[in-house]
Amino acid sequence: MSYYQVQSLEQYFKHYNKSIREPRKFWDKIADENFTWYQKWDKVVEFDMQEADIKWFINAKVNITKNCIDRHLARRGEKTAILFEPNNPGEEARHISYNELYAEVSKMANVLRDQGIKKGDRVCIYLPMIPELAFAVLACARIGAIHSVVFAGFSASAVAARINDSECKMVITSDGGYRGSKTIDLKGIVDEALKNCPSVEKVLVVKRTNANINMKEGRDQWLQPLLDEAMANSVAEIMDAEDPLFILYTSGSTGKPKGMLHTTAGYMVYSAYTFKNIFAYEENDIYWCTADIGWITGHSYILYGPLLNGATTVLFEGVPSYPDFGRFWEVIDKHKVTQFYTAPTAIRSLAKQDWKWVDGHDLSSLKVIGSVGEPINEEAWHWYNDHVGKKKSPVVDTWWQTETGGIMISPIPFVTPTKPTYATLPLPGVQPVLMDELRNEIEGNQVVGSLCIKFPWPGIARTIWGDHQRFKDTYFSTFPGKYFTGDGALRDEVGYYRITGRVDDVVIVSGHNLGTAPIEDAINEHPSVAESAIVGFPHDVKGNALYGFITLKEAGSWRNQDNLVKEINEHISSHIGPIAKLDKIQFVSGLPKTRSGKIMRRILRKIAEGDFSNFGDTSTLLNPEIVEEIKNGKVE
Ligand code: 7RM
Repeated sequence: MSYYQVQSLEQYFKHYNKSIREPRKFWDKIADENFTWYQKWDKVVEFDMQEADIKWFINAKVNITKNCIDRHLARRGEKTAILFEPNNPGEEARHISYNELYAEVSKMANVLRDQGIKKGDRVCIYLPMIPELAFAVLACARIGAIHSVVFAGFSASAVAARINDSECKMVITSDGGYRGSKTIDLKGIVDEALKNCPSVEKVLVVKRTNANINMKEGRDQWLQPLLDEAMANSVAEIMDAEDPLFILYTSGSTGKPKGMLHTTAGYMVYSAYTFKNIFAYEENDIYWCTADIGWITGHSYILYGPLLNGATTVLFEGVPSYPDFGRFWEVIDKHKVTQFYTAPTAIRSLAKQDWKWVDGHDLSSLKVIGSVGEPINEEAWHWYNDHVGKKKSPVVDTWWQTETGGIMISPIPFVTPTKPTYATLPLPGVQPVLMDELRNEIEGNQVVGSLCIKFPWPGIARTIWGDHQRFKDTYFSTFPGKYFTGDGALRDEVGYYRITGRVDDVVIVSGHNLGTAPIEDAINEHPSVAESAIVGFPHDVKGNALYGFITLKEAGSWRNQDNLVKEINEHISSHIGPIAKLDKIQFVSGLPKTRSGKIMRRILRKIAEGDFSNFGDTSTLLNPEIVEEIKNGKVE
């Protein structure tokens, strides 16, 4: 495989420039050389950025599972495709070879067909991180059904809303799931959700915890007996390049979650190409991404990207803190993991623990370590680089979104020199630009602006399920002709990008535009502070003033909080300027967060404004109980 894998910075710039001069030729070659097609395309791309109408590889025919599985069988049949590491370290890991993966996915595909699922039908998958989750996703793709994976931590109402939005015909779930020391009653949650989901005809249930569950006559069936009867081979559905592959819900800033729709060929090409380059993947590597498959990172970088490259991908059922804070490092050591990809929120929480958890394990197998999900702060970056990467495995700080399908801006290991907190350079084929308030493109370096992408790439989402107008309004109307990411960024003196956060996280205080991220960074440098989130609230004189929500490393350790408030403000004053001082500081025991560690600022903004009426969609919140605490402790 070539994928235009670059080996040096010089080569990177050469490829990059070529990819911009002749994007069609660039993607044509990548798609042509690295995949199995039933039929190739008549045209590489067609697009109308005003109408948000984008198509790649026109009229090509393909099945992504043929590329993830079948084509590897001749050379890699016995190679481990999925390495399953269970929640409980006492339970044996499972090595699922490409041959076995073919059989399992085929059986599942045959069951789905038997149960009446056809090309284009939506199937909701609500499963813990177990091999059946991977089989179910791939089985849908095999028969052309559109999978909608819902994270197995979401509530019944969140599940119901997602099922109803895309009118799923079937739900695949389990009798329960393990997460650390807890079990989750997934089937009970599905039963509750389905009270209000008229489209669902059938529920297939995987056995995992042996919990005592209810099976509804005529609707629910255990999956295993059906699989036992099914044939272990299957014919893949021939899919058009632009046939839908999956829907994945992402929380919007207001209102209901957005069902991002990804299609077949473009997503396939993009997830494979980015995986290969960004993780410097080589044949015998053991690759591990700790995300959940219910998140885009899991779709692209646990399943599709690695399998398209014939890799061994670790599927981890557990959590970083169980049975103790050494679990990640123990698993790396145990399986000799070569690439490790996680989120800043996990890095920060592990960095807070005793050294002994890291140092007791041999991490020398690691070659590349990655970060995704939010800006990684300086302190966490260094901790990751020093203690996990041992300053020899480059940190790839990968910027991308559910909407982009795959990584857009990231160092290429051993090619792009890393720089703490910088996602660095766009991948060849990706054209980021920074825009000013007047909607002009900002040229040159050492500038800040709104991050847009000015030419389509194959992995871009094609629409929001059932609401193309919202797709257009959200991403293509603020800066006409361009895709607007919603993020702000700066470009440094050599052209490296640093993502500074969502642009709506800017507060205008006395006429000064203040980004909240740098203020948070300054606060986090205080030795007692664990995390912080700043929002604006209306102020008679300044227009807006700043309100800080702060968690401390050792809760309650500060007897004299007035002193701490003073110290924090003095620190902000000297690092950013007196204008950025906080009018109100509230110490809290936690911040409202999503699974991937993103702080839900919308909720904090409402609280700071004193509006407790409508927090919008909170279904993706990991810790809903914290909202009540914060409301009650609001500083007047
Ligand atoms: C993959 C994922 C997307 C938003 C995005 C950013 C933030 C993600 C980084 C980052 C700074 C990064 N998809 N974000 N990665 N910010 N540096 N490396 O996270 O749809 O769930 O979120 O996440 O704001 O727009 S997502």
